[in-house]
Amino acid sequence: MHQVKRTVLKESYKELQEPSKYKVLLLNDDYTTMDFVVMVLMVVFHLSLEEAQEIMLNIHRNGKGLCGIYAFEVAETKVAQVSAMAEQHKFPLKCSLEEE
Ligand code: TYC
Repeated sequence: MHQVKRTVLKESYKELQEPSKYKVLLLNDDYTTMDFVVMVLMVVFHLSLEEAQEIMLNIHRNGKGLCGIYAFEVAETKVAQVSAMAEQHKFPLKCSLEEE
């Protein structure tokens, strides 16, 4: 009986918590063109040309950079979209996910 109560309480508490958010990061490399990275940032992350250029340069200079913060499923979809576009164009561009 106590075990059941404990489980029910734990479940209700879990539902009260905000869902975790995930950072989507792009990694620098020496082969992907700057124009391609800017295009990906505009298409996948809905950034303006100026925002995309600024983020691309930040990644180019610092090795990696934040593209956006999303719920898990959205973040996972963005990573898959970037990876598919990079593969199609034969660029080694890597995108990763990190819990906030
Ligand atoms: N370093 C690349 C170049 O000089 C540009 C680049 C920027 C590549 C960001 C990947 O995530 C990246 N062509």
